[in-house]
Amino acid sequence: MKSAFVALTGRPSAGKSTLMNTLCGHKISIVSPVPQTTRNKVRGIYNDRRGQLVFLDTPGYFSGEKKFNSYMHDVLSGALSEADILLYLIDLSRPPGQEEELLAGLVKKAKKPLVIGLNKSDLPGADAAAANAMIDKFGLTGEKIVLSGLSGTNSGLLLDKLFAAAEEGEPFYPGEYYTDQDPAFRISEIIREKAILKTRQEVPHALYIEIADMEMREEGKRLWVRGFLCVQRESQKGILIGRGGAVIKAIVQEAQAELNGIFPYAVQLDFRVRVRPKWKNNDSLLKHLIR
Ligand SMILES: Nc1nc2c(ncn2[C@@H]2O[C@H](COP(=O)(O)OP(=O)(O)OP(=O)(O)O)[C@@H](O)[C@H]2O)c(=O)[nH]1
Ligand SMILES: [Mg+2]
Repeated sequence: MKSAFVALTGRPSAGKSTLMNTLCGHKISIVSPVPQTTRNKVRGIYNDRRGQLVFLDTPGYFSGEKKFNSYMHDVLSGALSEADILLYLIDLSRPPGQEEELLAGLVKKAKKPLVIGLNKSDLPGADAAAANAMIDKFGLTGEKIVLSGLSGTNSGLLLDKLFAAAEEGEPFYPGEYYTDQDPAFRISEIIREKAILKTRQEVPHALYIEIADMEMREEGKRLWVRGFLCVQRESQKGILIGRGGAVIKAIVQEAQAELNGIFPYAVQLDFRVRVRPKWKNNDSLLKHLIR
């Protein structure tokens, strides 16, 4: 049997979470068109007769100076050093640019077995020439593979390459596990995804989810969860509530429907919107939220 930790890295929106979900066959990480959707190290577990691969989805590499970004960088660095294999995803639909080069430098410095995914190959503008030139410039020596995480192109081939790079070893998790996220995190993430998908501009970046209470009711048949969608400004709160509460209502309904398909009990959400102006500078909160 083989087993390995595989860290997924790439710029924001390169398609890391989508690919991990496709490979593992479950919705594990949340996905949206908004860059910096993933803020945590999210584990997705793939098992077959060859062994086990534990994928580490990470926040997209973003070269900003702010405190919030530095916490996400720490999550990424932790995953890169923890991993046995790196899976570096390059979005072929966007020119590489300076940020991609900074990340390529980090990948090179990690000195780990490397597989490079040339992703979003399904898009009409996908162009591998610029990505290949950058890979050569940095002397990245990993296996290269053209992918589409969205449509699953070459997923089987990618798994073959990852198992080829993996060492022999026992599985890290029992075979029936596909993630190790606790219910509170999973619930928060799914609410955050629905909120990101229903809002625009600055709201997704200003948002975090706070869970205040969780209580199992009706002899384990229903989990009641109370909490808050927290944003930085009154105007953002107004957007999230919507006219007559329509937006928050839709977010809660969609999140509940998805959660009911995940857990073996019903999930009942009681959520309101709150303003927390300076949360992105609050170290103890960031330490709890971004890990
Ligand atoms: N056409 C196409 N779109 C993709 C593909 N993979 C991801 N996307 C889209 O790209 C957007 C970003 O996808 P994510 O999987 O959230 O990207 P990510 O790298 O996890 O982004 P962050 O978490 O923000 O770093 C979403 O709108 C996806 O539907 C792909 O292979 N092809
Ligand atoms: Mg992501």
